[in-house]
Amino acid sequence: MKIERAYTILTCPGRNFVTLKIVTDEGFHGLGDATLNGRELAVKAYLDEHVVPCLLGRDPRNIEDIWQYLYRGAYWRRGPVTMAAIAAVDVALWDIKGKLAAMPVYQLLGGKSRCGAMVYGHANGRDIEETIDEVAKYAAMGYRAIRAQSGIPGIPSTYGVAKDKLYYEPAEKGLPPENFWSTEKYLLHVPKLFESLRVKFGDDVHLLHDAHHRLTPIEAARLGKSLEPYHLFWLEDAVTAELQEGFRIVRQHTTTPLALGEVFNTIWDAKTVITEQLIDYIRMATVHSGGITHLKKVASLAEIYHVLTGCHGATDLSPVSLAAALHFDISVNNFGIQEYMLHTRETDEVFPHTYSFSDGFLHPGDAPGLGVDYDEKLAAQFPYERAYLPINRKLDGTMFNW
Ligand code: CS2
Ligand code: MG
Repeated sequence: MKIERAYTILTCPGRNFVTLKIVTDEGFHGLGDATLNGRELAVKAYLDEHVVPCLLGRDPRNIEDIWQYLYRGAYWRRGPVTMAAIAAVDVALWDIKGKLAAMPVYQLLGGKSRCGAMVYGHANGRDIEETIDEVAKYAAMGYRAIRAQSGIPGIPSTYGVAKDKLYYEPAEKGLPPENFWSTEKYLLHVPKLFESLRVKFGDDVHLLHDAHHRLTPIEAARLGKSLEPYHLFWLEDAVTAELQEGFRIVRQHTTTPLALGEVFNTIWDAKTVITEQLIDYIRMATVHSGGITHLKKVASLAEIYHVLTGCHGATDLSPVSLAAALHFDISVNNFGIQEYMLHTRETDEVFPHTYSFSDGFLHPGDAPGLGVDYDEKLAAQFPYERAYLPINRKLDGTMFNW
């Protein structure tokens, strides 16, 4: 069997997605997500110009060898563009293998370890009152875990607090918008938010929070300590993690569970925080971390250090990525939780899929492969639109950590 054709498709049904389609000489095809928010065209060019020509004629069943060929063969290793491109190929090949075997991908990964993947939804409001109302909506929809973000008094706009509540989209059309930030105001506000949420909703619902890499280690330690009475499920991305050792300081001071890694691309990015047990959840997702093949290795390393998985699942990860995550989630032993943001109706129509939500859990379905299709005709109606994540400045104008 040979790879006969492979091509990328760019579409914007509300937001941009880059998808790789691989077609074999025996008529099977597979899909991979290659979307890198705000840098979509770079991954598309990497695939079109440098990867697709090397794939033609190869046996699509040799997933591990093709992964190593693309990773080692390039000489220039790692990085989000490279790893998103490799991920797209890898996930498309798992999709093909599932179709060849007439099995859902999770069967090829070892079968089910659980019936479904517990997910967390996204509640955010301009202030504490509005955030409470949003949490109530997710609780009423059956979510058992809810991430809560709130605007901060004295700061005009805060990343993670959406205008459109149910279909939260972090990127904005045009050039990057600018947000402002004050760590002092934030650190005073967040404990009040979680105190109010526990008073209102009690102890049973899992509550999560994302600090979006905004704190220094000692500030993160203070936040973690001040949130201990409200027993968060996790505090995410407390500190930017290029310097993984920084998490030693956070860990020494607080028992609030820590999640990290949505921007990591390879196992090397997570090696110190996993092997020194500095985090509790690893957030890497197939699309930005080299696909299912590489994420399985990350999960195996994490398993022996008591670290659970909690795959990134924001709206900039396409339904192909969400499906890949769900097959992975229900098969690995050390699954923790899966992030879930609803895609828009247009996106769901471009990517018809078998996964479904019920009672706080997502289920991947039992179709052969990933269980996601792609409506190319419909996709063509939504041309690419430039969009970026916002940048962040302190109140005095200084460019700030993101
Ligand atoms: C967020 C994302 O889902 C999350 O935890 O951090 O909204 C993230 O900022 C975007 O996916 C960036 O593209
Ligand atoms: Mg995050």
